[in-house]
Amino acid sequence: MKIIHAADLHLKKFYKGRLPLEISNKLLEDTWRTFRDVANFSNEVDADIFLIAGDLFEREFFYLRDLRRFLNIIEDIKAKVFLVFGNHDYLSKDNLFLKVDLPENLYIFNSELDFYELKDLNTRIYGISYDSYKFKKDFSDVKLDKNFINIGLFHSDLKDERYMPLDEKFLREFNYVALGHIHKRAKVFNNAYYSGSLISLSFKDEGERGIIFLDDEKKTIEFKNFSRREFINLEIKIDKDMTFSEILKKVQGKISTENLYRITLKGVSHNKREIESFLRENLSAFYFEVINEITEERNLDFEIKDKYILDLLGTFSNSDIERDAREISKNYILEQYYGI
Ligand SMILES: [Mn+2]
Repeated sequence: MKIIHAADLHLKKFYKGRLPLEISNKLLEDTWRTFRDVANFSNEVDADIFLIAGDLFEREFFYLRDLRRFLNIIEDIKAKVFLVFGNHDYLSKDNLFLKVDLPENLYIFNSELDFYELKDLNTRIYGISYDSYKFKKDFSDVKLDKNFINIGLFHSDLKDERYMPLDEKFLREFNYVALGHIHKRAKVFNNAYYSGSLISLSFKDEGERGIIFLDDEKKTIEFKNFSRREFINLEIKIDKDMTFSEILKKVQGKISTENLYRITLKGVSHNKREIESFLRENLSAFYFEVINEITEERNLDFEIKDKYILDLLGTFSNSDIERDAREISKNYILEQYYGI
């Protein structure tokens, strides 16, 4: 038996984000293309079961044409597809999935714990969908029939009361638990995994993204990378003797064209603002943003020669508060009297 475990596609999430619309739209198309890639992979490896562990879409941005597009992909999948809804796509009466005819190979769990039995595989798939953006159930009395292979499909934070917490005892009932909600892939127990989000959705989602592929005959559970691009936080140290083109070269050398970068500039320089604008004009990347944390160099002894002012600054002690106060006073004096 072979299983695909995917989660957190958040279709159309990007319309809410801070990224420019043009970039958001490209990322959205990435999600669709990546999902199509996973569907193809599922057919290539001849998977039996395809699990989607919630937050497939964003309720406020998912329209009928998006649903059709999703179902077109599902129809091409040879495996039986199981879906639970999470906190972003919860199953209330207005959920679009309840308004259309669904492909025969798609099964959606409602908001009571239930199972679907695959007789030829001697397997039961358990799942439950949220019926609201907050959802909690008591599973403490659940006992499973161990004559079957039992698989759980859940959208859960495990601990957070708002997102269907699950305890270890319950999770241990299953042969495998496919979890969704946490965007970073993770192994919770030997039998319970988060696949992570299908693609990266923000600078909080660093690293590769994809699905988990479980092969029961080979006894393997492996993460498969389907990333088309990654979000990368980059820290660049500026040395004060560097020229603008040397800085540009240093940054450009760390950039590959398909990724998204948040570049934090560090170090000391006389040209804090010019460095930033030079980079903004000359750097090439799919997308980048700059956080400028360069310290502007000022030399107090060199700039201030007035004995009265030096005496005044000398009256601050070295405690944290007074050191800060001295910096503020010093900067004020430099600005007001020396025009720096
Ligand atoms: Mn979620």
